[in-house]
Amino acid sequence: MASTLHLLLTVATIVWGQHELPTYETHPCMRECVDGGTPMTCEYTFTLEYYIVLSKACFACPSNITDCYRPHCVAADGVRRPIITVNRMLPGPALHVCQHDTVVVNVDNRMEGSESTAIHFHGVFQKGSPHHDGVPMITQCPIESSSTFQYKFKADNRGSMYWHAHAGLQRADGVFGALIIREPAKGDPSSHLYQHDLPEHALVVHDWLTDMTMTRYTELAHVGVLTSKVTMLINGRGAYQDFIHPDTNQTVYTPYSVFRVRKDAKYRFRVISSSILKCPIQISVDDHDVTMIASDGVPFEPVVVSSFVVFPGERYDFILDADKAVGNYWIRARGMLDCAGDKAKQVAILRYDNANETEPSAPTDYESAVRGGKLLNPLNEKGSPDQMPVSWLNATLADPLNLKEKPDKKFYLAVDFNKIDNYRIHHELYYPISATEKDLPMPQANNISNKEPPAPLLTQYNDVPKELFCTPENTRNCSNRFCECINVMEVALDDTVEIILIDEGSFSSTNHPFHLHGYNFRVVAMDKINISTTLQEVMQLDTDGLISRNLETPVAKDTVTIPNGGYTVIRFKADNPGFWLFHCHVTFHSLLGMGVVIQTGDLADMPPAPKHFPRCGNWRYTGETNGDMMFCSSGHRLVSSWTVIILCILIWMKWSIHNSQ
Ligand SMILES: *[C@@H]1O[C@H](CO)[C@@H](O)[C@H](O)[C@H]1NC(C)=O
Ligand SMILES: *[C@@H]1O[C@H](CO)[C@@H](O)[C@H](O)[C@H]1NC(C)=O
Ligand SMILES: *[C@@H]1O[C@H](CO)[C@@H](O)[C@H](O)[C@H]1NC(C)=O
Ligand SMILES: *[C@@H]1O[C@H](CO)[C@@H](O)[C@H](O)[C@H]1NC(C)=O
Ligand SMILES: *[C@@H]1O[C@H](CO)[C@@H](O)[C@H](O)[C@H]1NC(C)=O
Ligand SMILES: *[C@@H]1O[C@H](CO)[C@@H](O)[C@H](O)[C@H]1NC(C)=O
Ligand SMILES: *[C@@H]1O[C@H](CO)[C@@H](O)[C@H](O)[C@H]1NC(C)=O
Ligand SMILES: [Cu+2]
Repeated sequence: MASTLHLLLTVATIVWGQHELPTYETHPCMRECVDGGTPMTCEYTFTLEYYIVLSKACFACPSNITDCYRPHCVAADGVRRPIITVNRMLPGPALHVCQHDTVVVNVDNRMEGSESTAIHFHGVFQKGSPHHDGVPMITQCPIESSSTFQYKFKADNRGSMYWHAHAGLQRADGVFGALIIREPAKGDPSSHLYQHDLPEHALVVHDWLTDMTMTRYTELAHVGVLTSKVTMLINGRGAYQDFIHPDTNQTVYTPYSVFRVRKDAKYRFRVISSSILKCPIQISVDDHDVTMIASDGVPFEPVVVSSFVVFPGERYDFILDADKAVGNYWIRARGMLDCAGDKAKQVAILRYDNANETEPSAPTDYESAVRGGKLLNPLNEKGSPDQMPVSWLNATLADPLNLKEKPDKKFYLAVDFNKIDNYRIHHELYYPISATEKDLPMPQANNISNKEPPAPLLTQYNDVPKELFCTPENTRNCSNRFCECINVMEVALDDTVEIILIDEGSFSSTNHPFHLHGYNFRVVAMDKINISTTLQEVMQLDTDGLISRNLETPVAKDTVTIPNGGYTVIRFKADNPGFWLFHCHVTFHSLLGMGVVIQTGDLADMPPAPKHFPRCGNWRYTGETNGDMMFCSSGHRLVSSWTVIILCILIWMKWSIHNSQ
């Protein structure tokens, strides 16, 4: 009987469109995950649109708070600004599935204009399905506007994940949401520590701008003065902009997120940071300590702390013991670095059952979100009993360790801002870097800016001109001149790979959290050396045997901080063939090329593209004119622009004559 029901549910895949429901917590895939349960196919529709905070759908919000909860009403922090939404929700739909389910996401790109997109499932290994990793020009062609694309993958690795647009600045403007892959309680070594793991206790926190992110990006790159302000949201809500109530003349705000608990019960919370700026966030709950149990989907030995820091792209799961007096308590999020200037912070309400339901009014202040005591995952600090780096955590070894004593491949990756004249931003003649007051140091890895290929590496490798790849020749002098190329690091299938990440720390108040696609890695060492360091200094320490590695119980993560002026050493077994991006999760930094592509295996090792998989870039189809066309479209600075224009006209004439024959 039960198995028939399971079968029915499995066969009947259910599609929830934007008009049916404002929440996905009632999707049939949101169920208790039991040992030996039948996997389901969980289908969702994502409609991407340009939208706006406090649209018509919000009616009298926030004068009438009830209106703020209407379907399609994005109240955010009360600042009416254009956004991009999935199904007119912010965050977009939360996906709750069980391990081994098949997730199907039908993306419908209805962004006006010709903005293309792709959706990445952050933390999902995509083993055997690298084509569904959602990185434009690495794993697929961008999904053009008015087009659809279906993602389909097995949720094989469990934990708190999230999905987000991996194209342009769309993640920053609203295209993201939770993806929680649950496992049977038996598989979770911490399951005896809590009673409830509820979908409404997934908490997505992030910095949020008072304008479209493109405004800030272009101001940063081409002016050097910023006008937009940074605030913060928790599950798409918060108070920032004040309004005068027309009837009472009282100041009112858009509502906070509310997390409900019952006294004397223990709850699992899942915190996801989708920050886009250099904005590490300190999280704490007033009057409550929290028990940290997992990060990036993987459990570790529980540690009790007063607060923790979540870097962009990271996730932390904690247990909250509701053992205090019945009441309302602030859940606090405090932004640092880029977020500190505007004192960006936000709160949500932890509400015990039977507590006063009255909304607190005014926003809280920034300083009161500074929480002392024991902290996990500090920002740019050396480890100490009160500032515990993740490298001190002990994995519970629920996952195989797979680490060799000596790695097969070892890379040093020095990441930093470099004072290099980026000709994409400065003009050599009209406004060279030397003539501008506000230069823009380039976020780079090994002094190279990673370039987006003109065709996807995974599916159309041979359409990518060889000269665009980094080679020893074209990266010989990158300390002195701007180097931009496709930076591929090759490893063989099943290699044990070690990467020593170094943040040289030329600029003090910065941090680059690195995220690896296709895998998680073990954090085997981490240390802050000084205010700044150099690649050479860290290599010397390593040669002298002064970097000791924990190969017994290192935690597994997919996103990790590198202490500024220090290093983080990671290891993983490269058992997932494909092209995997490894990049800084600060949006502007990755957009400017702070990352590399890790190629695991030869092309022959990689799964073939699914049948009829979309192709792109085939304006190069004319064969003999390939090289010329590429040259024209990328318009190199080496030749004066007139020469380029004349050359291109000649090539175009030749090409059109050739085609008309
Ligand atoms: C607020 O809006 C709701 C519907 O969203 C409505 O039922 C209610 O009457 C409104 N309250 C006031 C005071 O206007
Ligand atoms: C609200 O303020 C306006 C202007 O200050 C005033 O004219 C009006 O009487 C006030 N209304 C109420 C209900 O207090
Ligand atoms: C609830 O809080 C409001 C505002 O703080 C207060 O006026 C009210 O008396 C409280 N109600 C109860 C039952 O405590
Ligand atoms: C990890 O294990 C080691 C060795 O048992 C222990 O000394 C250390 O305190 C543990 N770390 C944490 C954070 O529990
Ligand atoms: C990058 O270039 C800077 C000079 O611009 C140099 O000091 C630094 O050592 C270089 N770093 C690496 C990793 O080559
Ligand atoms: C490196 O670049 C600098 C600055 O552009 C230039 O002066 C120097 O000749 C270059 N060196 C080599 C070996 O190309
Ligand atoms: C740390 O850096 C400072 C400033 O660069 C330097 O004076 C000091 O000697 C360094 N300390 C160590 C331990 O290397
Ligand atoms: Cu960065």
